[in-house]
Amino acid sequence: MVVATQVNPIRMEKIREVDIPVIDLSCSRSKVAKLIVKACEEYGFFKVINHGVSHHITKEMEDESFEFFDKPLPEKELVGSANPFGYGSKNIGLSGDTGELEYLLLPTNQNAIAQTSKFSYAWASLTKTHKGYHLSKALSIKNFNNNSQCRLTLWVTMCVVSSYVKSVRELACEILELIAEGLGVPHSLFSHFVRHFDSDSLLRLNHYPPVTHSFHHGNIGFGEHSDPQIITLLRSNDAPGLQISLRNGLWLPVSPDPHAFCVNIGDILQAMTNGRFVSVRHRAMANLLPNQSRLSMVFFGAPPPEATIACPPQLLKRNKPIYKTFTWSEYKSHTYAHRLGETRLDHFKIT
Ligand code: GA4
Repeated sequence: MVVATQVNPIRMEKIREVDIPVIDLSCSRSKVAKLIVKACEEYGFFKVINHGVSHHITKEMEDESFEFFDKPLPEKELVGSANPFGYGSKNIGLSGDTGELEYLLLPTNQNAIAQTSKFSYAWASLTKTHKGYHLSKALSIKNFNNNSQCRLTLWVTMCVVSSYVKSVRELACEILELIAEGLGVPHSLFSHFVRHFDSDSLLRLNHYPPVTHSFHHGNIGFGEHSDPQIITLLRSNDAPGLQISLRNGLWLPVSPDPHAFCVNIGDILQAMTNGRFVSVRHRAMANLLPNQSRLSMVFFGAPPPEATIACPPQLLKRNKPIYKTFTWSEYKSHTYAHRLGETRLDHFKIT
């Protein structure tokens, strides 16, 4: 049974944490496919356990992330500001949204990284990483001399990022394939977008520092929004903060579980299922724990820019399409031109 309480962000200890469905991926495939579809219809959010992403890779990723965020601000800023990729502190997006967090936003597709000069040093050694990064090779790259300490840190981080992204991308595709099976549509209908070489998938590392001062942004770490992409996989450490919006207007706190991934469907999957799945609004409260940082590592599985988004006939059944056909690039431009809390899909509704 789900019970949600009215949120009192200051007194987190009073909030009763209840959970979204937890799905064990080691159960039988057909059972899991049905459970995931049910969770997508009822909540738009669920957790997966026994997901196959190695704890070692995740831990390495978490350690690298903390190491980065622990650096002094001027060093972190050398990475370049998040426009769209890089380091951001307090500011979210380009339209004036703010929150009590700092973050690193990274592209995951090979072209995007190679073209982004500030990540090119990192990229040079990333193509085939497995933990096999070659320090000497990195140090011989000419421009590595500038801000070398910071770049080296970023580079090592990126090596770990690469392994992590590979594993989480695979999990995202596996879940999308289970969804397709549960819906009775072709196996790779959704996952082929994320597997595509030009997929616009992202990795976001969010760091919510412990309370050391009074908040400027109303105790909000990351404000209310829906995710624009196809699917989101979030892994956080043991600190609470994530909340999802229920239809009755209440916020449901999601209990943290470092061994699980919290999965939610994004706007694109809402459009492709003609509204059968809802891309649920969620937010992260600022970290209210005095001695612990909250770190979330979020993979956003997205289509390539030119991909056409439309509900396939098998899912329309006898219903009329709710949304116009659009490309991911069109959707993304619209998204980035608006505020975080906008209901972006409304703009693409057939009136
Ligand atoms: C929300 C989901 C992802 O974090 C993100 C965010 C992006 C950004 O931080 O630059 C956006 C936000 C997100 C949606 C509306 C726009 C764009 C900030 C913002 C105000 C990386 C994404 O893809 O969309």
